[in-house]
Amino acid sequence: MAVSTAVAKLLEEYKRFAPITMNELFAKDSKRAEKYTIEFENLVFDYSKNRFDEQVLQSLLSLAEEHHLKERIEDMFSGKKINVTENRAVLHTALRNFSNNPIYVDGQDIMPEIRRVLAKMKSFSEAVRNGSFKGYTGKKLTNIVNIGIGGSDLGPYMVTSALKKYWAKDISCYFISNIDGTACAEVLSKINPEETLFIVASKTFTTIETLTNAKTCREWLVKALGNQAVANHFVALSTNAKAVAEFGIDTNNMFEFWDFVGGRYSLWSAIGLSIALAVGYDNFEALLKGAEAMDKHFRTAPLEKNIPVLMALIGIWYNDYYNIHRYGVIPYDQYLKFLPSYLQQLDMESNGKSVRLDNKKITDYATGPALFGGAGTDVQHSFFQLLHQGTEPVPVDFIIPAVSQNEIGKHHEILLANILAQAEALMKGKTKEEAAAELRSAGKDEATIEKLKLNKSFDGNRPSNMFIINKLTPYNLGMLIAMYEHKVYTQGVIWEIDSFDQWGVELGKQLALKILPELENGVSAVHDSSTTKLINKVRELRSAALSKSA
Ligand code: G6Q
Repeated sequence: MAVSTAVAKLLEEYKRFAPITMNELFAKDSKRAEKYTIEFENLVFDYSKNRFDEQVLQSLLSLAEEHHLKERIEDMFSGKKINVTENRAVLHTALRNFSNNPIYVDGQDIMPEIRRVLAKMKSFSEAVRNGSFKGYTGKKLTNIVNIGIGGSDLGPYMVTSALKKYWAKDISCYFISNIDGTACAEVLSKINPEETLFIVASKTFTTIETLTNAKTCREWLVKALGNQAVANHFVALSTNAKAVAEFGIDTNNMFEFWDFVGGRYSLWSAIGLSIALAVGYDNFEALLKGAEAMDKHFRTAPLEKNIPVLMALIGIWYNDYYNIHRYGVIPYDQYLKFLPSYLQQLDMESNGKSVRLDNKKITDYATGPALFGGAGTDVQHSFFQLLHQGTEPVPVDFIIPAVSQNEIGKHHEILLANILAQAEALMKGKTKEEAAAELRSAGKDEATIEKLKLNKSFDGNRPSNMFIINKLTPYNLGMLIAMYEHKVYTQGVIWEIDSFDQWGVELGKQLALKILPELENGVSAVHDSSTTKLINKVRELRSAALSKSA
């Protein structure tokens, strides 16, 4: 494909800019940090420790304009069917629209339905939390078990974990996602059926993992309390009322959402019921309002002051021009330790694509990077070695609240010192001369210095974004999540892909169905010789192990 004007300019910019280091940029411009920091509500976004200068930034902004980003943002908010391969609107933003503005899908204002379900979530979560909605034997429901997978699990799991400090004292939340029986067994071993509410969360209500786990949980409950107890102990979150009824959950106990809410964008919908139960509806609403604030920013801020847009453009600069296809997200907050796994789905399922919107295979540029991460400072003792001294740089997002939810002694100051020092060290690096001087002042002999100085040196010039929020509140968390959603969308627009389908995930839903009967009855279909051998080996090992334990 011929390169566009903006891409050609960026390729030129890359040649000009590549030899320039961030240390040089900071030395040249004492206002760099000020220039490239945006403060929005409770969030400080410092993107100055990235490899760009004003000229590069302007060229990246031209790339966004070339892709009509402003119009494409409007397309999403106004309900245009931008999920083209599934012919769907993409309106997770409508779920947090607290304005009085209508939003139309196929000529119908969807806001009244969204408000109706929110009101139902509010009254139900309040009734469970105050004990007026009871279990079958009259006990308060204090164990909440969300059964779902992928988008029906990761969002509520990450958010409830992040907001642990806001949980009602007497409520415990559990999440069962994996088909591995261990996931079910471990949760069921900890809870009492009389006090447990199971939430079956599945947009399609056809996902084998969720339905199998839900069936096992229902059998466990029925065994303890009888069939009639199901109505008090099971609710469903779904778009598929028919399948919910077939499963045996009264549709009065169903909280609906709609096709215009993608799985990985669904924590703001009924899929967030476990969040409302754990932290209370008001806090759930605060989460939505934080996201709404970020939506407004994304929709109205000029591109050069738009946080998700800048994050996206900087990411594209590394991905497509530096050819760095890795990206780290490191929250320095124990409560946010599941944020990287959540973002892994959001980013990689949305932008891990290789077909363009015009139905052509992508052959000449890269789309979504591989995202990984974990909580600092833990990860400083695991993969940070590669960040500092690996052969390729990894752009990193650092996230930290200024104040901890648990201000104990000096813990949080030490945490803050670590995150700031890491970002600085990644950028500054250490020359072998500096390393040698350090070794010398530590009294090492010249032979040792010679042997160690290269190993103890750091290239530096490794980029990072810094996000500081004042505190990890529901509102701020909503803002952060929406910020990443919009970063992902912006990149999808520029890569010209559909960020809202997931055919790769659908494949996984079909594949195992073919082999499942063969594990029981022997191979009948044609496989490659490796798969056939493995199926036979597994059958042999299982039959030997199961007959021994019988
Ligand atoms: C998310 C994906 C996927 C989905 C799960 C669960 O965007 O579509 O992760 O959420 O496969 O699907 P159900 O909610 O339909 O069970």
